[in-house]
Amino acid sequence: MAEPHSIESVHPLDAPGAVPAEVAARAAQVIADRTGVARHDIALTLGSGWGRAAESIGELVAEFPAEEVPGFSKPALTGHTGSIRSLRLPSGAHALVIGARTHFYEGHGVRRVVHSVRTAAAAGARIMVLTNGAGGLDPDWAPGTPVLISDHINLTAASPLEGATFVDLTDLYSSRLRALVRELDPLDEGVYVQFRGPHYETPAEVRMAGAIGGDIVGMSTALEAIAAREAGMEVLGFSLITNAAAGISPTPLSHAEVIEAGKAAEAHLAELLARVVARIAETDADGEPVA
Ligand code: 8IG
Repeated sequence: MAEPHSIESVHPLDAPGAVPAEVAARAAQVIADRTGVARHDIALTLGSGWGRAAESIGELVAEFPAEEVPGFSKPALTGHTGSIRSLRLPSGAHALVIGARTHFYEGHGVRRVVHSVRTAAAAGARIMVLTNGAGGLDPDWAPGTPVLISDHINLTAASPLEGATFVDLTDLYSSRLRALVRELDPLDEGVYVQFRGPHYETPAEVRMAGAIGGDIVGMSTALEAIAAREAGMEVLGFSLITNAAAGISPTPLSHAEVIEAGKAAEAHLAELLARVVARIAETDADGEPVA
């Protein structure tokens, strides 16, 4: 016979009367206790292909499974590592590296999707670096090409904001931070179109994404970026183009190939992200050192 639902089985974000910011504050307290770092300066979410970046950003202070932090769910997918790490950069700034992502397509609601971003903000981070693996519409983007996200189109028909919360999304993907990155590496930029997934697009949907101004197709980052902005963070977004979007290249998409392209690019991405984080840790939006 099935077990009756117990109190323990209710996810903290789904409990009656749960307030997402309060769950995030509790999560941030656990992170502060586990790391001994009262305040993190920068947070990064590492998507497919970006996992090794953490090794080169700084010195490891602490690492633990994300599911030990209130509100975090077990990883849904291999290739997505479910750990939280605290790193000390050469500058002395502290980076919180989130290797666990809950996707909208998992069907647990937007609160869980953006909980890591809210936790990062509650942990003190003023800058949120979001990375993902995605499909590319530009045929010049070979699998393994990293691109900067310049803006997004959210096709999920969902929002992480609850109630009449009108958040301005002009310059959501900080032009200040993008300019810093391009000084280090003249990456191409593109508009990220978030679909719900988990299926990849049809070629017709990819043509639509292009017609409405998109360059990149993915399943994660737009909702997280909105939550980051609501929390007052500056957002920097990168997509690793792991595959040509459906119909752009004549070959069908395969998840195995996507993972393979991510692995092949990992060393380069790790080096790029380490340089980017060191650079953006030098000064914040007010020209002050972030640490
Ligand atoms: I990796 O082609 C990866 N993620 N929506 N489309 C969408 N998400 C993706 C794709 C893709 N490749």
